[in-house]
Amino acid sequence: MFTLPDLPYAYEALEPYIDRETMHFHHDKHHATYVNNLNDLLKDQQQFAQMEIGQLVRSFNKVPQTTRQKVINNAGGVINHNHFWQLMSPKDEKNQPQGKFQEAINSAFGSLEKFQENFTAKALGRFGSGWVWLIAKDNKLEIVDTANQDTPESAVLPAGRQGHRPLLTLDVWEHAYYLKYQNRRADYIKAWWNVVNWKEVGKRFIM
Ligand code: MN3
Repeated sequence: MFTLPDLPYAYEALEPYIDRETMHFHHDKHHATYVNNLNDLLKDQQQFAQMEIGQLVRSFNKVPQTTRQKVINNAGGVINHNHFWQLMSPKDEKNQPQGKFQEAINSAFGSLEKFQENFTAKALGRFGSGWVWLIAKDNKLEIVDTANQDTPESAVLPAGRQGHRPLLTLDVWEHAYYLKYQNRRADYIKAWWNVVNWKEVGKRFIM
């Protein structure tokens, strides 16, 4: 059975950038629903229900066709939000890219500012619901986006997009920002940069 992890900080910890009410709805309702739906879908398929979520996401091609798309949607919803909560933390000026990760950002994008510009452009350009990612493959950095709850770790993304390791991700579904920012996705993205947990991103890069 899959479980809903607690937030690694208080619901109000990311204010004023991400408000307490949004965090409650997003974690306690949206994320919880993906967990419940996934458990429900797999209740008669123990071989999948017993997997770690990451293992399940890499095994979508083995899930029976009849439920596969629903499992993809809900397992993606589970793992993507698991990443998202861990990759934020209360604003801290000292929490910045460092060491080898900082060097990799500079070499791939020119500077942190340039990286943030490119990532923001990708997030604004994502039509409808989805996610934007900084991924690493062979420690090469790349910005990609995915539709709905698709995840870069999935085994069923198009060739060349498989098995990528997510370092950073941003949820651009309207439920992630509508209560505070309504239709102003750009304002949400700008605010979100204040609460990126670079320490965690760097740890994922070195791993
Ligand atoms: Mn969400």
